[in-house]
Amino acid sequence: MQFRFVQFSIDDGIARIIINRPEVLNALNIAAGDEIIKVTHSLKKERGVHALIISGIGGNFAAGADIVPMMNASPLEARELTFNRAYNSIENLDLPVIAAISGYALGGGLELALACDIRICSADAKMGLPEIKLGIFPGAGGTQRLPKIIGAGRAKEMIFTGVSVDAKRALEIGLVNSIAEGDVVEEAFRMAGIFRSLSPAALGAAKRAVNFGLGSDLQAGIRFEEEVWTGCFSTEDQREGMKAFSEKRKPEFTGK
Ligand code: CO8
Repeated sequence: MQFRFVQFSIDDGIARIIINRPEVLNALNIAAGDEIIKVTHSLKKERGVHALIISGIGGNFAAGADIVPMMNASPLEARELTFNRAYNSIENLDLPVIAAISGYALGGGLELALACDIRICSADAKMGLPEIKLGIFPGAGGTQRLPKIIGAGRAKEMIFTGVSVDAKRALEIGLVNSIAEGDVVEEAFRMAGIFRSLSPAALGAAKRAVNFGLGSDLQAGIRFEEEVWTGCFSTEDQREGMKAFSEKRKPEFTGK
């Protein structure tokens, strides 16, 4: 599948999106958002994909949404510019999504990473929500997802000041899961390799349960977990995983 602003590939069960607008530090435009939606639609039809890794070309993740088309937008036009459909489609994918962050991940760029399940960054990464300095505030899920990831106080500090954090601080506050010692994409592939050996059905179910709980009260979350968990016992993967345990061998999961 060929796109203009993102590169998409699937290799050996691992899918990749590479944001591809290096001339503007991968600032995301509407077309890039639409391409991300097309990718997620096609991934939903794929079998045998164990993880998706999102990164940027040329040493940066993404320096935000493209400011130029926003400059003279009316409220109605601004609504058209939103990336929510694209980012929701990433969040709702039934497989682990890893953001491999190098260089700048700002504004709508960081908000894309927030819609991923796991964030790994390189030592040179700079992450922030500078929208407040432009007279707006984060509008692609940032005010909703960031507090759930790093807590309300720290999220408000980042959103209200617009000040970016470096890799070390991002790790301290739980914005990223880890700082890669070497190449961040290689580190993401290492983690994706772990997912490759696990049950795609169980991973998808676990993701649905966690995501549901993030948007609901505890008891509703517990009930949802129970439904999804008991559903695991209708899968071949559950039978295979437990049979392999009793036979003291590695399971061979199919995602069925
Ligand atoms: N939009 C458009 N162009 C950009 C952006 C951007 N977000 N970021 C960088 N560029 C362009 C620059 O204009 C420049 O272009 P040119 O070479 O033609 O002058 C080129 O990329 C290289 O950038 P710089 O020369 O500025 O590089 P520096 O290394 O000096 O600075 C920075 C790097 C600090 C990242 C700087 O480019 C910067 O501050 N960029 C803007 C960061 C920002 O404010 N991001 C938030 C944007 S708003 C947003 O994301 C809203 C999200 C919510 C969307 C909801 C739907 C509307």
